[in-house]
Amino acid sequence: MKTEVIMQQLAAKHPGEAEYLQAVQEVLESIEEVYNQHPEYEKAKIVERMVEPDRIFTFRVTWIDDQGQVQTNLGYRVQFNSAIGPYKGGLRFHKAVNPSMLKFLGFEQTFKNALTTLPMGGAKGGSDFDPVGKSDAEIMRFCQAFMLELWHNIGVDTDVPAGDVGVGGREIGFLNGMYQKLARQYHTGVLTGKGMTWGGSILRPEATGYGALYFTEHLLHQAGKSIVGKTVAISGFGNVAWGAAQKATELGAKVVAISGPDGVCAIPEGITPEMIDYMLVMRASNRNKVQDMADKFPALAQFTPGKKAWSVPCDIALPCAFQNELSEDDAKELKANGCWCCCEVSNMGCQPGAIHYFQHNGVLFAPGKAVNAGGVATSGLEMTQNCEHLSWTAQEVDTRLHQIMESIHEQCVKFGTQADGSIDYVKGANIAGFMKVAQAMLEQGIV
Ligand code: 2IT
Repeated sequence: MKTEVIMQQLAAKHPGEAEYLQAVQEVLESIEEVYNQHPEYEKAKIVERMVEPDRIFTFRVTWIDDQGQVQTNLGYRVQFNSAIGPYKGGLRFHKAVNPSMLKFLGFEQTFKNALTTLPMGGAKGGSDFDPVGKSDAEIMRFCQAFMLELWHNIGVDTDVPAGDVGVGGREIGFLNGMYQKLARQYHTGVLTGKGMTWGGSILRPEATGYGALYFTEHLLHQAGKSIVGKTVAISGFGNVAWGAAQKATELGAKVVAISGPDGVCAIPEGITPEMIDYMLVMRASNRNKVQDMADKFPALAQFTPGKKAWSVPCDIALPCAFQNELSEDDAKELKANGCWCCCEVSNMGCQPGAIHYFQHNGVLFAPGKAVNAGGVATSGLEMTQNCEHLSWTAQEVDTRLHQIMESIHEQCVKFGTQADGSIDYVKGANIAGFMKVAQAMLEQGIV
């Protein structure tokens, strides 16, 4: 297998699908050497099969807005790979959603889910529906119309969607309500990220952020460092940023920045519990403006329009928002301001140039598919509880989340330790995830 050759073929087949090609390139580069030591993989054309989704559903979603106008969006579900279990992955509602974005996310999800140690295949879905400025009633009507198409293709043992950008507990509620109505199936396990009274797992809302900080602690420990007293810059203010801010603060770090599409809030004294709670209000408002934090807490947060979180000096950078949100220039600015660690929490949050810069300039770096896997892992734990018809305690879920993040860190160390003793977490995560899926595909024949 030669990465260059496969990428050329893929780019010719899927022109213009930039994010998808970027995600595949990153994985193939890391696994090429290991792959080529396995002629049986080459013979079964594992890579050629693994880079294409099993299938994609595309559908029209039509709904009526509060003005009585008919609105039409596109909906998708990309079922990427089921070699190790039923399809599993979130739904993203964002105006920029397109097949390339969902293919990149589904591809990443496949390896991430493999890393969790749980039996889940990879999928992703969503719509170009833009939640910004929408009322609750509009969100509900959209979710219902979306499920009207999707319900045929999902199920507790086939494909289990969850949230992602633009889809949280509220949206999962509307989607689940409509699913039950249409399918006449009342098993609680067809979606994850549910509310606590209808099958949700305690700690699932916090899990992506909490898991990211547990991973960060392991990474720092491995490097002989500690998180206590360190300054942390976080991008975004959604569900993931909220959990990360909470856990970072609890572990003794100081969160000095959060950001949004409109700019950044610097928080020199560190984020407070009241501010963390207010992040939930900001998300529920659908305004998508981080300036609201500075308006609410003028003595604590200073808003600068048009700037990213990476302009605020910090020890540790945690991208928690969107793909490619941290460029090579941002990486240089971070380093110049004293940053020495970046744990990517968003999926593919860092551009390739930024990762390359971090890795060659002494900045510890770990990729999203390892760092953020606590979210989907806790979805897996939610599925288990649903199948048992039981709810575990917070302590039980948190203990398992801890164990899973520790195991992911161990896998990265096992497959990513270099000749000079340093750890390449990108390589480690990609090789560990790939080997598991590849072996599962090989043993199940040419299908
Ligand atoms: O990117 C992700 O891992 C998610 N959005 C969570 C997926 C899930 O099924 O919980």
